[in-house]
This record gives sequence, structure tokens and C-alpha cells, in this order.
Amino acid sequence: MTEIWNAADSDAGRRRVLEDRIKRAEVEQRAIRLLEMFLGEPLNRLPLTEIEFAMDQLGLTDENNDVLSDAEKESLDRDGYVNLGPLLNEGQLQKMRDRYDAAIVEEGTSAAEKTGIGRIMDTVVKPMNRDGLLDPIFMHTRLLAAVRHLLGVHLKYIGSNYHCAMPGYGHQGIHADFVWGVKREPQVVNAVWLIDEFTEENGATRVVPGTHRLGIHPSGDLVNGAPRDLNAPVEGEVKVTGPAGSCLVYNAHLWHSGTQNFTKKLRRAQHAFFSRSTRPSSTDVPAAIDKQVFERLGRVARAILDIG
Ligand SMILES: O=C(O)CCC(=O)C(=O)O
Repeated sequence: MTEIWNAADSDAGRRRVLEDRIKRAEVEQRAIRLLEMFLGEPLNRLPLTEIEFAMDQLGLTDENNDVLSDAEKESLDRDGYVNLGPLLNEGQLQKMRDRYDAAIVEEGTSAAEKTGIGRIMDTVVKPMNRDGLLDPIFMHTRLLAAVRHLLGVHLKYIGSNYHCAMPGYGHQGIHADFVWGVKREPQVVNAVWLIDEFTEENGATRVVPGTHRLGIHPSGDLVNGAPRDLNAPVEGEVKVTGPAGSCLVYNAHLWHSGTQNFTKKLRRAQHAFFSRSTRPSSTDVPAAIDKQVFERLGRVARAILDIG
């Protein structure tokens, strides 16, 4: 999949490469299905004019908006990530922590006990966001400016997961948030909101600067001819630390992972995932969204969620 995707710069070119490889029986059925999903009909639910409207309302139509500094844009391009610093205040954070803790008790405890990572899927569209407490997680203008810088104005939300590394847990193998390696134009962008402070000890996210430019997925990478040990440290990796409320945005082809929480406290984080408007979504938003959440959202929020 990586080879086919990176063999051309346009979808038309990729389709030609795919067809050629299919004729030569060089592609597995699963790969064909996945690539066809990405190279088929555009999958935006709303007309693209809706997200254009939203970007205009947010002052993000022009790439040269001043919501992000040049240094922040350079960091996204060169390193593949940027820490936008604290964008949530302590009042918001404490309410969020209470809400996440209550939700984990309700729906996630058993999974968290098994894996050491408490997870809740689709938080921002669930009843737990009926009052809008979690709206900044997918709508903060600085976050959207970073997403817009990487994907252009035709972007959409495709998922929001709460991710809590319990004491003694949290280590993950190095990975990227896309099925294959992508060179050049990114397809997906992810954000990690630091609901607690991230430190060297408590399971801060590790990233490997510059790996978004390799066009290689870590699971397909070779080290001295052997498959990479995904659980091992990667040369050049850094842990992204920062105060609670900070927002780490990364090109989701960047190699990264959670790390072990060596402290006795929770390391709470909330992810917000975005892709290009026309690409497939990882979440079926119309199916996942709570009716009351949907009803209170305005046109801009609906455009970002790509639902109408
Ligand atoms: O929360 C983190 O530190 C990163 C988590 C992550 O990369 C994942 O769950 O895929």
C-alpha cells in the first residue's frame, strides 16, 4: 500500500498504479479494498462549501492567517508536530477531569484494568458533551489553524478518544495513525490535549521528529534488514512535556506513541483526529452523535464534524 500510494502524486496516478498491480496479481484483497476506499468517490457528507464557510468564520481561509506563528508552522512542517502551549484554563480542566473520571467508571473500567489504558471513544459527540464542555477539544481556533496548515481548508473531524495512562502502564509500540506510509501531502492530523501535565515520568507522548517525511510506516520499517522492534526506543525520539491544558498537534504520519507512566497518578489526555474532507472517516459521526449534542451545535461546528 505504501509503495502504491507513494508511487504517484495524484489519486489518478495512484489508481493507475493500483490497476497495473492488480493486473499483475501483486496486491492482496484487503489492500485493494482499503486503497479503493481512499481512491474512490469523495466521501464528504456535506458540500465542501460548508467547511469553506466554517473556515471563513474562524478566520482560517487564508493560509497566511496570523492564528499560528511562522515558527509554529515551521515546526509542523520540519518536525511534524507543534506544542501550541496551554489553551485551556484550570477551571475547564478540572471539570473535564471530573467528567472523564466519571465516564470511565461508567463505561471503561474493565478495559482499563486489562490494558492499563482507560479509553472512551467519540467523547465530543457523546452525551457527556451535552453542555459543550468538550467543544474546544475539536473546535479551538489554534488547533484548527494547525490542522488547516497541514490539510488545507477541506478538513473534517474523524474521531475523539480519551486516553488515560494508569500508574505503571501506558507504553505503546511506535506507530503512525494511518494504515500505510505516506510521503508528501499528509492525509490525517491528530492532536493530544494534555488534561494533566505531561512530564518525563508520567507517560508523555514520544514523537520521532521528521519521520512524517519518510513515507514509511514503522511497522513496515527494517533495521539492519530485520523488522523494526516497535517496542524499542527509536533514535532521535523525544517526549513532549508541558503544562496541563496544552495542545500537541502532529502530522499523524509522524511516528509516535504513549509511554509508560512511572508515577502514582493518572496521565489523562484527549485526542482529536482530523482528515481531508473527501477521505474515509474512522468514526461514523452521524451514527455516533447524541441527538441533543447535534441539536445544540451551530453551523460551524456541524461543518467541522461534516454532518448536517
Ligand atoms: O496519548 C498518547 O500519549 C498517545 C496515544 C497514541 O498514540 C494512541 O493511542 O494511538
